[in-house]
Amino acid sequence: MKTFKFVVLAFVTILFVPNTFAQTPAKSIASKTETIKVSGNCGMCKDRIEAAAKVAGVAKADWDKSTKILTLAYNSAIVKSDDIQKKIAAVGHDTEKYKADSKTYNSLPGCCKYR
Ligand SMILES: [Cu+2]
Repeated sequence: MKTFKFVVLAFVTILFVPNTFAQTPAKSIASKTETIKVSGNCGMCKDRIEAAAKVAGVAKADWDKSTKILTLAYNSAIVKSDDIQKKIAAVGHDTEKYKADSKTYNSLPGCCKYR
């Protein structure tokens, strides 16, 4: 019976160990690329938006001053698009889904006022 248990255990191990390794590439599938419209004007806005967007799980945040498009690459298993957009709105920049509150917006430097 002991031998049988060992054989079963060994068999189960053989079955599951490769699966465990196979999950490593599966996690990288959670990597998502997304473009979001974010309001802003200048290079200072760019720095502020990108710094706010770079939360845990975000691999890339690149905002284009002329198109107002933020390109994000992030791990959707760690962070959601909404969470990133909330962070950006919290520093004064409107996103597609979240608006910066007027107090935060008013505290932006004059060159950054986009409304
Ligand atoms: Cu600015």
